[in-house]
Amino acid sequence: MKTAQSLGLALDQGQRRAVARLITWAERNDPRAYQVLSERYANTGRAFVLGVSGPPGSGKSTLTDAFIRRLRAQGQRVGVIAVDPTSPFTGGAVLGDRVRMNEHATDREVFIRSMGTRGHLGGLSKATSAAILALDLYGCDTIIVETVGVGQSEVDVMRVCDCTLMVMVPGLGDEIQAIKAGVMEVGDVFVVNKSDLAGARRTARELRAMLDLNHGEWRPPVEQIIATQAEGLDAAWTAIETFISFNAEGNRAYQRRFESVKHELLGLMQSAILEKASQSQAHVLKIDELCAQITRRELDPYSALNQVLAILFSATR
Ligand SMILES: Nc1nc2c(ncn2[C@@H]2O[C@H](COP(=O)(O)OP(=O)(O)OP(=O)(O)O)[C@@H](O)[C@H]2O)c(=O)[nH]1
Ligand SMILES: [Mg+2]
Repeated sequence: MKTAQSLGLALDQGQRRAVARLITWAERNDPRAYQVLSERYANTGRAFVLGVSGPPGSGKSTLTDAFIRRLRAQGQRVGVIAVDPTSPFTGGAVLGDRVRMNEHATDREVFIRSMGTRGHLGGLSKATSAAILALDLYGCDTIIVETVGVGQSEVDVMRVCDCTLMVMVPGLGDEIQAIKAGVMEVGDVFVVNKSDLAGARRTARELRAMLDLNHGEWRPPVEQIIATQAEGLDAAWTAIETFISFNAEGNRAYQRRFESVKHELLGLMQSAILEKASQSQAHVLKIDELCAQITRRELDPYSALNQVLAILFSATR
C-alpha cells in the first residue's frame, strides 16, 4: 500500500490496516491521504459522530468504553479517535485509554486510534476530520471522538461532531467558569460523571443554572452518571438521542454540517496560505526584510501585506 490507488483499493475491500495507514498519512499531512479521501468523499457522512469532551480525568474514556459496549451489543461497528493534547503515543492519558479499552482490542468491529497533536500546528482538526472520514468509509456506524476540552483546537475538533457530550465532574466550581469560555458552548449534552462522589448534585444544579442563562433553541440537558458502574447511562444516551431528533427537525442537521464544513474549508485555506507563505518566505517574500523596513518606519504593515499577497497569489499560478 504505497500509492494512493493501492491504499484506496485496500480500503474499498474493507481492510483494517488500510484504515490505520490512511490515518497515519493524514497525521503526517501526506497528500496521498487526501487523494484517497477526496475520491471517496461522496460516500462518507453515514456514520454518527459523537464528541466526548471535558476536563482531564473526568472519565471520558471510561464512559466511551461503556458506550462501545452498548453499541457493540446492538451489533454496531464502532470507531474511536482519542485526541491526546500533549504526547502522541506515550503519555499517561493515551496509555490509560489503551489499557482501559483493551478488552476491545481483539474485537474486529471496534477500531480505536489515538491521535497526537504534536507537530500538527493547527492541522489537528484536519487530521482528525480525515480520520473520521476514514472510519466512516470503513463502515463504522458510530464514531466517538474523545478530546480534552481545553483549547481552541479541541473546539475545532468538536465542531465536526454530530453531537458533543461534555463530561464534567463534581466540585468543578471555578473550573466551570474557566471552561465555559468557548468550550462550554459546544456542549449539546452534559453529564456530571463520578456522581458517587460528594457535590455531584450541586454541580449539576450549577451547570443547569448556567445553561439556563445562555442557550439557543436547544437547552442542553444535564444528567448525573457513574461511568465506572455504568449508572445513568440509559438517561445519558436518551439525552443524546433526543438531541439527534431535535437536530433532525427542519434543516438543522444540514445547517450544522454546513457551518462545520464552512469552518473546515476556511481553516484549510488559512493553513494552506500560511504553509505557502512560510515555504516561500525566505526566498521570495523576504519577510524579515519587510519587518525590518516596518520597524524603521520605512514601510507600513498594510502596504507590506499587499506586497505579500501580490507575490503569494501571483506565484500560485
Ligand atoms: N469515582 C469514580 N471514578 C471514576 C468514574 N468514572 C471514571 N472514574 C475514574 O476516573 C479516572 C479517570 O478516568 P478516565 O476515563 O481515564 O478519564 P478521562 O477523562 O478519559 O481522562 P484523560 O483522557 O486523561 O483526560 C479513572 O481512575 C477512572 O476509574 C466514576 O463514575 N466515579
Ligand atoms: Mg481519556
